[in-house]
Amino acid sequence: MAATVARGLQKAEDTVRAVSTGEKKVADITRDTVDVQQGKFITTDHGVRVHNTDNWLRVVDGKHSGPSLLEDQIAREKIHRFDHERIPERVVHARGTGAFGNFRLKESAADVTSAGVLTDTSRNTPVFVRFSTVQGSRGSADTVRDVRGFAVKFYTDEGNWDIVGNNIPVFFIQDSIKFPDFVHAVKPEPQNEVPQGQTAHNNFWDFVYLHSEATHMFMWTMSDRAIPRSFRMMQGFGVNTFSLVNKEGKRHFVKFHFIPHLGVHSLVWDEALKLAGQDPDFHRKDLVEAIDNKAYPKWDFAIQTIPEENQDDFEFDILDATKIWPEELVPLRVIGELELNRNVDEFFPETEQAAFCTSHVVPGIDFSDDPLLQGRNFSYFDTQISRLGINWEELPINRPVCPMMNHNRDGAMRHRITTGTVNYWPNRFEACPPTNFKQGGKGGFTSYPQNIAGIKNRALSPKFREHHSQAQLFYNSLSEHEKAHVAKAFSFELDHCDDPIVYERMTLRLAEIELPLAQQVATMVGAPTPKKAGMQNHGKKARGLSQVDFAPKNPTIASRRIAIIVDDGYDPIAFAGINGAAMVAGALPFVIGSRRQPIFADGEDRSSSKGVTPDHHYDGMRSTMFDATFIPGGPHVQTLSKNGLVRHWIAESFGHLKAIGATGDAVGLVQRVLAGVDLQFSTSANAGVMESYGVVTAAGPQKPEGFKEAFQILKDST
Ligand code: HDD
Repeated sequence: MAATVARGLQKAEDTVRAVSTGEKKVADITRDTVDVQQGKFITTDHGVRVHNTDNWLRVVDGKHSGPSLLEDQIAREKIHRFDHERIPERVVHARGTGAFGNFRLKESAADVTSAGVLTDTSRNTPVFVRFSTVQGSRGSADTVRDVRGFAVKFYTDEGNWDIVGNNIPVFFIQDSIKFPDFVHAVKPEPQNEVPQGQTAHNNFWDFVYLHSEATHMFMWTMSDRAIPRSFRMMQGFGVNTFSLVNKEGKRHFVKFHFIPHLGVHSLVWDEALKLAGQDPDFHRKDLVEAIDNKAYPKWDFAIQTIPEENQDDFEFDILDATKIWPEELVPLRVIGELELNRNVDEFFPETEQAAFCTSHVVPGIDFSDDPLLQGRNFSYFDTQISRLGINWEELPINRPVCPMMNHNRDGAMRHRITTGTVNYWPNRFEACPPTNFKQGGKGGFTSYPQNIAGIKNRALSPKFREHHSQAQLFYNSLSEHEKAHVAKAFSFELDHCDDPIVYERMTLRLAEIELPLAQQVATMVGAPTPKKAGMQNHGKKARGLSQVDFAPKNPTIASRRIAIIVDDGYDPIAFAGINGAAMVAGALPFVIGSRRQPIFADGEDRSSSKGVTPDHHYDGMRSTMFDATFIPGGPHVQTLSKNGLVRHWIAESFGHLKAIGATGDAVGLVQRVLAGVDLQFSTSANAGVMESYGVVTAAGPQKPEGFKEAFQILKDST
């Protein structure tokens, strides 16, 4: 039974904890938080108690309901409010979810920045993080193949700092002026608004072929990175190059990284496809479930820095967002830790209205001339105006926790009431001055005094023209199974393109990365097989590109979902053993029965016992929703053996490389279902582990530890 904590209690506990650890943002939003259960009566928005909200005021004659009266201001208010509930969804990244947490700095980066959030190790900076997909609309499925957004708002003592990043370290385009074209091409096609939540269509592949700068990025999106198992198991990257400026005024270029403690894990494609229909909220629910169960996701926060004078020391331009800075050239320095530990109370005001801006930096952090970043710095503020209105920064989720005061005024939906008789600077009272006033002020944001000279032109520097080297580097660095997944992903995507020019050209582009990959894909999608490489692969590899490089420091099954399949007559000892072991390890065991009414163990007396009430029944769930499955032995196996859903469950779990555990009679069931697969089972009484398959069976009911071990092996190997 899943250890889901009652949300109300969890919240109260979290709030106390949050305030005591100095999470100012929780205290801040609490000012605007009300509890519907404390409401004595419904009132109108103007505060008048409502007598009846079920019937519109109308003329009745005892026999017929006559016309409804326009006079009914209560009904009109209700309908008005409903009619205007929706706001424009985000033009990209519409589908997402968020949570609160903390950022703790572990090592001061004072050598490179003066930013308090990156130098003061005594601070506990509140954060709000929103994860998202890019292409689909607000109601689209979570598990589609797509880039994931990873946007972090740090509520620092010097103002809000937003890292509006992704789970992939590079981007499709180099210059922000291309963004509308790119988004039009990736979004559903204009003539029929198809497809939803997919890049598997002509226009996307047409666009990326015609922009060879997208080559590196689409290699990432065709890899397992684009189908994460969980938001908690993906990296985050600031992507763009920013600057850090220290107290002495020295500038370093910087890239920001978040590295998940749980490791980087993905679904397999078949799982992702099925989950999109079976549980479109899979990632949303996963995050809420983990936080509710106190399995707080954590990421190391790292920086890569390059002193300004070394800007030109690399083969690539360090301001090009289609390039990584390989770790071998620029090491990662872990300086902090991000933890998410509080779910939102209400989705709309806290997550839908959350608004991020790359232009939101704090003193000590500055921009670079990265041509993608420069355009982003305009675009985000602009889009918030159309989504939320000019006063969007007054909304509880967006406002800073440090003092905020200026002479900006008015505009739609202004909430703040500022007293005083002046709203301009300078003023005779010297009220609310900028920090340069009388040269005395400290702590204001000053731009890095960069020396610039040049000729106005619509162009990029020559190094921006090289587009293949890192695409090859990425592909070369993948493990064999990851490479196989890339080939399958291309084969799927290009199979959905019906214009031959699109898939034929794309196989030629792939021949510029790796000829065998191009040949494999051409065969599958029906393009002529390329005979020779369009470009020689340089054969180089780098660390940190394959997911395999991110094995968790402390492997854990905490928060992993385990299905325990039972029917009447299951072995209670094996059942209790695995259930207990899973709970102790922090995993989430779910009992999946033939029905949700009580199920009885072998020998259990139905008249005196309550049995076990399953969390779900077989038909309500699918194996895709769980990380592992356990089937205890016992006479129930006879019934399970005849059940197509159960047999499919076992075969499907196996096909998705998931751990399957079985004891006693259930061992035979698993063997029979998997009989078509050439496997050597170990069925020793002490639970033999099939390392390469994650199938663990024990002839007797004892030793659930082997199952646990196999379970750990499982996800590390996917
Ligand atoms: Fe963007 C949203 C990430 C390039 C314009 N973007 C948005 C979000 C993320 C990113 C995570 C969702 C934020 C949230 O959760 O509310 N975008 C990126 C990354 C990029 C990138 C990592 C490349 C480095 N974006 C990019 C460019 C432009 C935009 C080049 C425009 C010139 N992005 C937007 C936007 C969005 C947005 C239209 C839609 C909703 C929003 O901003 O708040 O302004």
